This record gives sequence, structure tokens and C-alpha cells, in this order.
Amino acid sequence: MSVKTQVSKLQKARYNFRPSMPDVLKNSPASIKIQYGAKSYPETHKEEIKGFFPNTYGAETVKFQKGSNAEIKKKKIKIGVVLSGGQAPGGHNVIAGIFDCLKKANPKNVLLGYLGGPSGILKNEFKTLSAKEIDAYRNTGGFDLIKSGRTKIETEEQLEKTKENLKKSAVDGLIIIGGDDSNTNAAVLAEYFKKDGEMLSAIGVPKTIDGDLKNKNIETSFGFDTAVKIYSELIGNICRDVNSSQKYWHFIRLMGRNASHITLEAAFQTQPNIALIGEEIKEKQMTLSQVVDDICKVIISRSAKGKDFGIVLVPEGLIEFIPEFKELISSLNEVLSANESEITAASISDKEKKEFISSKLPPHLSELLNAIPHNIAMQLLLDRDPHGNVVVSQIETEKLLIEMVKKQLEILKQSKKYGGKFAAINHFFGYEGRCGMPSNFDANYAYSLGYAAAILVLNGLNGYMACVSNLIKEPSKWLCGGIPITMLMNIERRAGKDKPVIKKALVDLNGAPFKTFEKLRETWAENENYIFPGPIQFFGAKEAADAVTFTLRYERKK
Ligand code: FBP
Repeated sequence: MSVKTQVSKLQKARYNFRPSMPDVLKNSPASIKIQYGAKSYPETHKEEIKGFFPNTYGAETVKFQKGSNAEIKKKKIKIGVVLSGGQAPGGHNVIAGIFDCLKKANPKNVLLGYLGGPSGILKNEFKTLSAKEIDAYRNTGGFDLIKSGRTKIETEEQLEKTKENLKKSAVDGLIIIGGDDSNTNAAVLAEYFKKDGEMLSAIGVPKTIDGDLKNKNIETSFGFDTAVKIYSELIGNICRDVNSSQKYWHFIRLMGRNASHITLEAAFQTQPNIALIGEEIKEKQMTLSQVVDDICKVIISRSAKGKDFGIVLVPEGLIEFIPEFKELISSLNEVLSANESEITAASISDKEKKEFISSKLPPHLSELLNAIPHNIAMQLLLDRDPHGNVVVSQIETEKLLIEMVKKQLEILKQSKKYGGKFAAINHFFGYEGRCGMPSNFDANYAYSLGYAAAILVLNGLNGYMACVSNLIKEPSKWLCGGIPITMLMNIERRAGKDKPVIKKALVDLNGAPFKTFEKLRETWAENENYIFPGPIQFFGAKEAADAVTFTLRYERKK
């Protein structure tokens, strides 16, 4: 008996949501012209980056404008699309945007979906996407239409295989929907195609819930808006719970591997007692004990007023912002990559692994590794992701903080500096937010990005990231175009080597969002200024259903 796929009533209703589009994209693709702007260059490491990308370096930014481009209709184009990296709400809408644009340009155009992330390209596993299938995924969360993966295409062999497989299927352009590392992949492919004189194009689309893929041109990545609203609903609920029972301290770790944007935005949306911002901790060169001392100060001060409860938000990447841990992690990265065979031997126990690695570290780092709780130390030794990053989602920093705060409070209790009761509960909100039904903002934005990416391929552009801006305005006023990916790059040390990668956008301590937070946080620490945002609204009052994030508002307010 075949089982019929069931969908929720809300999902059914969302199928009918028609994303609002920027005015320029409402024209048919044959009436959208490419306007070339200034040549663009990275902010730093110009010569090194030029060395890595001699053929695609220094290209012009492009904008779309209304105008005749009738050639588009005559061509028959095939695009391949791939989802790369962590899930982010809106991914399916990017694909729907690409599909609709392609079919509008010429109904004979074809969209192939590579399966399971970039490894699908290497294995040549794909499916031709039909209108029926696309319709069943419009405005839905997740990446399940074609799935995702984190394989990095970087060796000469992989690059050649990619080119070979794309050519085998007569693909004209590949659209990579991904974060900074995946868009770096798009630039590497673009360079490879151009070097070989191929007419293939590689285009990127900015995706990540972490919000760290942004710059002056890319205002935000899709997925951030929805993910942070989901976390904020949950945090708001916990704020209400804590304010009702008044007996726990909740330590909530939030996703955001390299930057604290999610934590900062969730702080604006819920106004917790403490929100740790990794970038500030790094700037002040704080040790873990100093971070713990700061938390204890708030706990003690609230306790003195009879308030033995509160909320602490912790960015998941905190550990990498603390200089001593940053040094430890980068040393661990080098040791892990230089001693792979010894460390991955099946016979080695956890204890032996830790001892072996510890013996290869400088003495002060070996001491630090051995001073932290064993389970956290083992989490720091877990395999790196294919891009050489430590997998911070697996490191339970919130538990480490609770343990250290507890110890510190016990010491203070003995010297009569603290007389309260500390009961803590830990949470990690990460995967919960990555596949939610996209908010109206993400549904509109992701769809427009997909549409814009298809326009770039239709016009034969290569090595660009689709760009939709002016996002604090209503969608009809959004501006569209593309920016050369090489202009976003810098050089970073990855897996023991210097590599060109897209520069991550960290929380800017001089920027309006952080400055605003700085002014408010003392009041939040002492009082219960909690806000309860409730669930994402898809219908009804515009102020609730179409609100953009505080981050975007503060950053882009003129
Ligand atoms: P991307 O950078 O690929 O968008 O992924 C971000 C993220 O969601 C981080 O917030 C998190 O640390 C990481 O992915 C988890 O990775 P995985 O899905 O491989 O466990």
C-alpha cells in the first residue's frame, strides 16, 4: 500500500504564498539588462588573491535594470543547482526563484538539482526538477528537495571532475547556494572554468543562518531572519517561565559558529539578563575566568535583590573568541592534520588520543587542555569539518560555563560575598532553527536571490554572487544585481595552509547594533525587561508578519 505524503494545514496554505518581488524582477528576463559598475577588489591581501584568481580577479559589479535583452529568449539554457553546507530557511525558495526565472526566459530551459551537496556533482547524481516537484516545496523549510552536504571541491582532480560532469549534462551554469566556504568554492570553480576557456559559469547565493556572510553589498544571508525568530520565540518562552517560577538560571547556547550575530539579534528580540558577544570578549582579550567572573557579578547582584534567576545567551562560537582557546584550537588543528593516521587509528582510546595530542602541544596549551573537563576536551578533539573548522555545535560551552560559575559561586559563598541559591539549566538551540518554514522576509528574499542568480547565468556572468539589497524597504523597492566573489575574499589559515576564503563578517563593535546593545544591557541585567516575541507570523498585521531583524534595521538605518 502506498503511503500518501501528508502535509500540515499551514504548509498547504503556504504553498499558495506568492513571494513579493523587487520591481526590476517583475519584468520578463528578456526585459532585464545588465548594467556594469566599477571594477572591484578585495580589501586586503590583493596580490595574493590575484595570484589565486588571475582570470576572475578585478571584475565589475553589476546591477539589473529594465531594458531590452531579447537574446535571452533565443537561448536554451541548462542550469545546475546545488545546496551546500548547513540548512537555512528559504533554500527551496531560491530553487523556485531560479526555476521560475529560467522557465519565464524560455520554457525549454532546464533546471538540474545536484543531490546531497557538492558531492552530488562529483558523483554526477542529479535530477531534473519539474514544475510539480518545485510547487510541492515552495515556501517550505529544509533542503530536502535535493539535500545538502559539506564536501569541498578543491583538488585539481575534483575541479576537473566537476567540469567534466557539468559538460556531460550540457550544463551552462552552476548555482551554488551556500555560506562563505561554499561561495569560496563557487569562486574557485569560476576561475577554473575561465582558465580553461569554458563557457560555463559558477554563481553563488548567500545562505547561512549565522548571518556572517555580509558586507557593504550583501546586507544579510537568507535564513538568518527565520532562524533567529524561531530561537527568539523559544528564548521568550523561557524568559516567561523563569519569570513565573523565579528559581533557575538558564544558560542558552545559540548557533553561530564564527560570529555572534544570532545571539545579538536574539538579545534584541528578547532582552535577556546576559548576552555574551564573542567579538567583544576577543577585543578585550578576556580569559575564560574573566567571562565567568562577569557572569557571577550579575548573578550576585540579582541575588542580593532576591532574584536567584535569569537568562544567559551564549554564542556557540564563544570558545574560539577567547584568546587562550583560540590559540589552543589553532594548535590542535595543526597537530590533528599533521598526525591524522596516528589519531584516527581504530585501536586508540579517548584517553590515549588526548595524551598523544597533548604531548604534541606547547606546554601552556597542553596544561589548558588538561585543565578543562574531560568531556569538553574530547569535544575539542573531534574531527574538523571538510573546510578545516572545529565543529563548535558539538562543544557544550554552556555546560562548561555552568560548571565554572557554580565553582566560583561556591568560593564566593565561603567568603560571604554571595548568599544566594544557584540552580542552572542548559539549552542548545541550533538545529531547531535551521529548517523552519521561512518567514515572509526569507521567503521573499530567497526567492529574489534565486531569480537574480538565474539572471546572472542567463547573461553568461561567471564568479559572481547574486545580490539583493535595500532590504529594510518593502520588497518592490529592493535592488538586484551581482558582485564578483573575489572582492569578498581574504587569506586565512585553514588546515595548516594559507587559503583564499570569503571574509567572515563578525559583529562590528563600532556598529549600530552592538552600540545599541551596549547601552541597554545593564538595565536588562538588573531587571526583567523580557520580551516574548511568540511564533513567526505568516499572515495578518504587517508589523508582525513582515518585520525585518533589529540587526538589519540598525545597520541600514540612514
Ligand atoms: P553554514 O555556515 O553552512 O550555513 O552552517 C552554519 C551552521 O548552522 C552553524 O551555525 C553550525 O555550527 C553548523 O552549521 C553545524 O554544522 P553541521 O550541520 O555540519 O552540524
